Amino acid sequence: MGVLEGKKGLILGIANNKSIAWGVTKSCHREGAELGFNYLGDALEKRVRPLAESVNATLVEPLDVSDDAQLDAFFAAVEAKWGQLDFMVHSIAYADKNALKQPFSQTSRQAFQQALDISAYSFVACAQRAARIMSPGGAMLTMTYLGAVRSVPNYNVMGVAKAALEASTRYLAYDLGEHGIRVNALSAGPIRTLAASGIGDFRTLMTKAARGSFLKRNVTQDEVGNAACYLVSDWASGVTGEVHYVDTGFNVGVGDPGES
Ligand code: NAD
Ligand code: 0WE
Repeated sequence: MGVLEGKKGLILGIANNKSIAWGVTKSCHREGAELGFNYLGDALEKRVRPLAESVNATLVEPLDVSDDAQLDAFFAAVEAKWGQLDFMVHSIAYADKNALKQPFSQTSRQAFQQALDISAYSFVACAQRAARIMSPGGAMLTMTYLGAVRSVPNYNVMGVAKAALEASTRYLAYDLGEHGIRVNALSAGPIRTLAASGIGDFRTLMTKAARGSFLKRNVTQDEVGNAACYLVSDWASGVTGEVHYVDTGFNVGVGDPGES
């Protein structure tokens, strides 16, 4: 019997089969969860629906997390369909393309606000609505990156957004703890996804991450999916407010010792 058998969970942020959210889906489906998904706009609906059907999803609804009306409608649909929720995985980020290129010091107010709104506040917005339909034992998870705590070249305003996301995880864990709901973040090493494809020199970053890691390779989508599955399962019932690194050890080291 799977560790998520009998549980209903939302996985937010599938764009295609390269998405980290799809890695999470594969693990959670294998472990017996009943799953629900969102899609952002008509273009992605065409990609998400077939993927959702392949894991027998019972809920597929539109959701742009920058829109309160869509957030209310989405969680109303979840409540109408499922009644209650056991877990939620948030795997969503966005910053203006230029903000990931220009020097961080040139970040505009608009780009800063948008990056923090979609990449950090949206977790709070989803968590407050999900918590209303969760019982003790419920769990939430978001995806973060090392750029929250280190200055990673070009990650820029996304790093500031991830710092806010990680702090939000701790405050949500504090608030929801008294209701028996756990809230964690998973900090993944670099993975080639749609969100990574727009980034110049991602190949070099991947190579450096592999060389500087203890396992001497990059982390895989499946490894992140398995760790996410653990964090939303009862195996992690004593874990909350945590930022859990799944990065083949990169963050613990000092970089590539062979590099001078
Ligand atoms: P991805 O492009 O597959 O997923 C990003 C998702 O965000 C997409 O599905 C997109 O539709 C969604 N999104 C963007 N704006 C949205 C909005 N307004 N409303 C609803 N959804 C919106 O890329 P990914 O790499 O799988 O990213 C998922 C998460 O993992 C992100 O939080 C990202 O920061 C994080 N992460 C990625 C890496 C990596 O190297 N790929 C590493 C660590 C953390
Ligand atoms: O969180 C991310 C990527 C998030 C992201 C990516 C894009 C590209 C396309 C957010 N917004 C956009 N907007 C776009 O228009 N990662 C952890 C992957 C990533 O992105 C980087 C990285 C890593 C790692 C950007 C620069 C440096 C390293």
